[in-house]
Amino acid sequence: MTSLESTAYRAALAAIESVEPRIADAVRGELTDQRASLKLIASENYASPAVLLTMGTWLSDKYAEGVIGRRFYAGCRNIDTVEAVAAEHARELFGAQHAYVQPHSGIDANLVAYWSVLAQRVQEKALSDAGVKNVNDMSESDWAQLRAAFGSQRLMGMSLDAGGHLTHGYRPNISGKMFDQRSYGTDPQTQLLDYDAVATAVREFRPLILVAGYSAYPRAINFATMREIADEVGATLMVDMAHFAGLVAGKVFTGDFDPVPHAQIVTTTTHKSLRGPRGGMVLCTEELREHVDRGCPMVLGGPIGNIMAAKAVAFAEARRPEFATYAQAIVDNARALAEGLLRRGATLVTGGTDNHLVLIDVTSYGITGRQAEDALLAANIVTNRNAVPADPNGAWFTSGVRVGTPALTTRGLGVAEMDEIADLIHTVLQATSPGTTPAGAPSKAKFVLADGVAERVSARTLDLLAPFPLYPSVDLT
Ligand code: DSN
Repeated sequence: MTSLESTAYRAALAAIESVEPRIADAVRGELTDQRASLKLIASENYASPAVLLTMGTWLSDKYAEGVIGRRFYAGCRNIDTVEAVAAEHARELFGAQHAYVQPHSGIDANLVAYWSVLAQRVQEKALSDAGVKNVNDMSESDWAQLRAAFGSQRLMGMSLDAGGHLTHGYRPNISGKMFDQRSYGTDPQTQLLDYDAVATAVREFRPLILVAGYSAYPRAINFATMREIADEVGATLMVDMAHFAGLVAGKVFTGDFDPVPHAQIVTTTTHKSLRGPRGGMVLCTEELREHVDRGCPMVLGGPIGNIMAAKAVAFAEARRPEFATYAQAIVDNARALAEGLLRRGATLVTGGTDNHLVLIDVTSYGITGRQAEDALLAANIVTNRNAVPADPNGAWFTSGVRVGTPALTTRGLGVAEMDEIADLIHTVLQATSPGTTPAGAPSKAKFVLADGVAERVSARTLDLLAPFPLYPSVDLT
């Protein structure tokens, strides 16, 4: 019998086909590619058909700048419902005082957070020493003075090569330009966060915002300790949990390792380990709420109703008990993958993992991250290159490959399959060597993969994936 999902997607594709067949082909092609490849990109996942279908609705057609009940457009009652339900699920899921579900991405969420902290501090300062009783009484010149003072505010986040994100103050990113920034790294020997060293750096620099969180650090962070460090200098602790939000939602990271009770403001994406639609979100304390809620139109374009609806569906899924089982399986799988790689002689940044990702230092294979990424792709293994601490090859070529388990765990693969995956990765990396430039010099990009390896490993990946069909309820034939 044809499933409801198959009927829905066949109808959708027929509608697309009648207008632009190349797009219908790309949609079909993406499903074929995703079904056939071993997806180990740590920031990707497979959203449920319910989440995907919610995105394809007419909620997309509505403008709704502003917040619930206070919009700049008429006729927003259904978008109000959508936003309220998504925010309610988010608050319940994470135990947050306030949830702002409008950001379109993690970068947007971080910009809203930075703006909100600055705005709150400006307001606080205005109330205490700008000689006004209410922020609304501030004159243009009061604001100008405060803006000038805050233009030199300081931000401190984890350095990119230690696993931090571009938006945590990386110089070329807007966050590195809008703040006077400095970063903290990891211990040169252990590659782990050294909280005493972070505290010393924070005491010296005295940032306004201390950012914790990462996109390539394979360990849990003690947010209670980070809050103590921030409090000592009066900094606001902001946590970017984009990568590990699913592990927080699934109660793998609890107590000191759950950012929500410790940070004043927490940002996330919704599509990584949380398994929702592509998007962002900000969670915060009541104190920051009024500023965060001004995210649109201060920082963001109009909220995207169909995406907020899909967030609500994904959060409802994440509140089910089976999501906790899923979150634990992500971590169990990452650990098994790390152990499998270590047993085969690979070098891992920090020597292992506590979360959903493993960062392989490919220097010991004599290749760059770029060569490793391309060689793995040739063998049907999709990963991404990533800098390692003090990377000699910089942020473009890199010396690392980041692999993560959220997507394959959704697909149903478990610990036994992770050992086979470790073997596939090691087999490819061992068989890869640097190529040469057209002038005959050693290349950091070109690679040579020993004959037959790509074919043999590709065949093994297909065998491995066969018992775990992706979107089994969707048949487009
Ligand atoms: N693109 C995300 C990642 O891969 O980690 C972060 O921006």
